[in-house]
Amino acid sequence: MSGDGSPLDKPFDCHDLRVAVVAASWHQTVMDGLLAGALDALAQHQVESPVVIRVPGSFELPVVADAVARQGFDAVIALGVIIRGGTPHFEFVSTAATDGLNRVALDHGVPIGFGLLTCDNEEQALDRAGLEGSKEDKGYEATSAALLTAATLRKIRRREHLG
Ligand code: DLZ
Repeated sequence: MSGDGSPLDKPFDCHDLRVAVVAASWHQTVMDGLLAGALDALAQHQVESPVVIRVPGSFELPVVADAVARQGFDAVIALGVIIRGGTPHFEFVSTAATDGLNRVALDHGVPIGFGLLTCDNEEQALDRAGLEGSKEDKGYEATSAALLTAATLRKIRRREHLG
């Protein structure tokens, strides 16, 4: 999968959305980039006072995202970096985090910004981290996707999309 087909999103007014960012702590440099990209996207979309919660690793993202989603937030942004090692651990943590986050979104009807990088090596992760010299900014991208989805869900719930 590549980022080549990613839609460009013009920031729009989200000042009335409550948003939380849940961010893992492994691979600090990459995480710093992802978090900065997410906060930049929130600022550009005029989200006020986003809550930022740190967790140890990506495996812990779903349980904390679930607790946050129960508190009435309009969107949760999940950020993490998992780098493949020599054991099956990569698959276990990646699958648990991905499936868990998807379950949270569907169980609560709250969009989760999927800012979880699953990479073969650190170079790939740095390329997607929105740092100087990176090719992509997955923190920004995941956040703007979640905001757009939250706005769409709000319209559907107000029946604005349904006629
Ligand atoms: C244990 C582990 C390993 C090996 N690698 C990563 C990683 O690349 N990225 C990440 O976010 N977390 C990693 N972890 C930690 C697990 O996500 C989790 O925090 C621990 O297994 C404790 O539950």
